[in-house]
Amino acid sequence: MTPSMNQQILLNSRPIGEPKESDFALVETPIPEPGEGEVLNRTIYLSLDPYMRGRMSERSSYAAPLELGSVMVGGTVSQVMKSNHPQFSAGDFVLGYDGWQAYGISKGETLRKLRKLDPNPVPISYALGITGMPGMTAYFALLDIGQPQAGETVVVSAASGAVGSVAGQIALIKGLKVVGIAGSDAKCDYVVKELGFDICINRKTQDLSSALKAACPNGIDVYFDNTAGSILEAVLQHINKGARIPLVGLISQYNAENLPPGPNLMPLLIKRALIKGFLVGDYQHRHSEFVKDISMWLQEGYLKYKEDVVEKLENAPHAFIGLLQGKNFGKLIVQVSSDPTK
Ligand code: NAP
Ligand code: FER
Repeated sequence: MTPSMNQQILLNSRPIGEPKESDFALVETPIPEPGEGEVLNRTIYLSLDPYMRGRMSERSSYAAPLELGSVMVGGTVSQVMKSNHPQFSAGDFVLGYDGWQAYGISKGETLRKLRKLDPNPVPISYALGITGMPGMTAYFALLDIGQPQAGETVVVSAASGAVGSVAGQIALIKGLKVVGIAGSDAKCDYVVKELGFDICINRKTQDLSSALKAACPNGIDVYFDNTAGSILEAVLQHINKGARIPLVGLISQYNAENLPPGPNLMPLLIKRALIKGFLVGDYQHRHSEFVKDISMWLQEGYLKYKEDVVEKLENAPHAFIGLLQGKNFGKLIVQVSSDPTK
């Protein structure tokens, strides 16, 4: 990268099925100047998240598609380089949404300070994961929609990931039996041995329905659904009367060109179960509740958190393609430049 130039990754073409490296384009552009009320940030960490696949396609969803040729969107942890906003000064660490680029311009209003005023002692990168959007998703989808009760059984898919790892650990704090589903033995070992889940099922090597039956002899009261598809189909065969299913993500179909035939939803009816869609953006007004609990649980050692850190912005497309294939192990972030807090 030429010093004094910005590096950006653009949406080059709309993926057909799995994204390819050629769907992204790396370009160098001059570092922009902040205007009135704006701040220039140097990206330290970029978050890579499954929802970005949806923004690359034309299919309409809860958010508008990205235009071809625009910078890929994404959450960022950055250091302020120049500020024309009264609330920010050069040197501040901020959480923003600058996307896949080495430098970004933000409107001050869209930034949140991470250090200086914020006494939170966790690494600044956690703001892209456990103390940020994925953690908040785990917290509200489980507690509000899942209504977990001590002694019940919860199943969590994508259990070692950014959302699932936090959802399962909060369920443990609340006194539930917690069964994870993950895509490798190494992930399952981590989920049980490090995170403390009771059991973890390898979705690639085990028959899901019989493994769930054995793991959940009292049936399933809450299914924290990160995937939909065949995992949901297997879980539905074992749900209890009054089960709750926060439908949080459908990663099994993010790369699908044609949607697979759906699962049999009849158990939802027979079991009077609730299945409810979830969008984390609906909970912004309750952000402080989440921060209070999650910071306390982190500080008291109740929660563990794993990051999968990829070096250099130019490696973001490869890492993102892998995220949709389950190759990440933990919350996937890109280290775009050095972290002065470490
Ligand atoms: P993550 O779990 O850290 O990474 C994605 C994981 O999904 C992969 O590692 C893989 O884990 C699993 N996966 C990938 N392809 C799959 C497939 N075909 N079938 C089943 N599992 C597959 O990602 P995350 O950020 O925590 O996101 C998890 C889910 O939450 C996603 O569906 C995301 O869209 C959703 N989400 C929703 C909201 C909301 O507001 N509704 C907010 C944040 C995230 P294994 O190989 O271990 O199974
Ligand atoms: C996701 C990340 C965020 C996702 C949804 C959101 C369904 C939330 C968006 C909103 O609140 O607007 O992976 O997948």
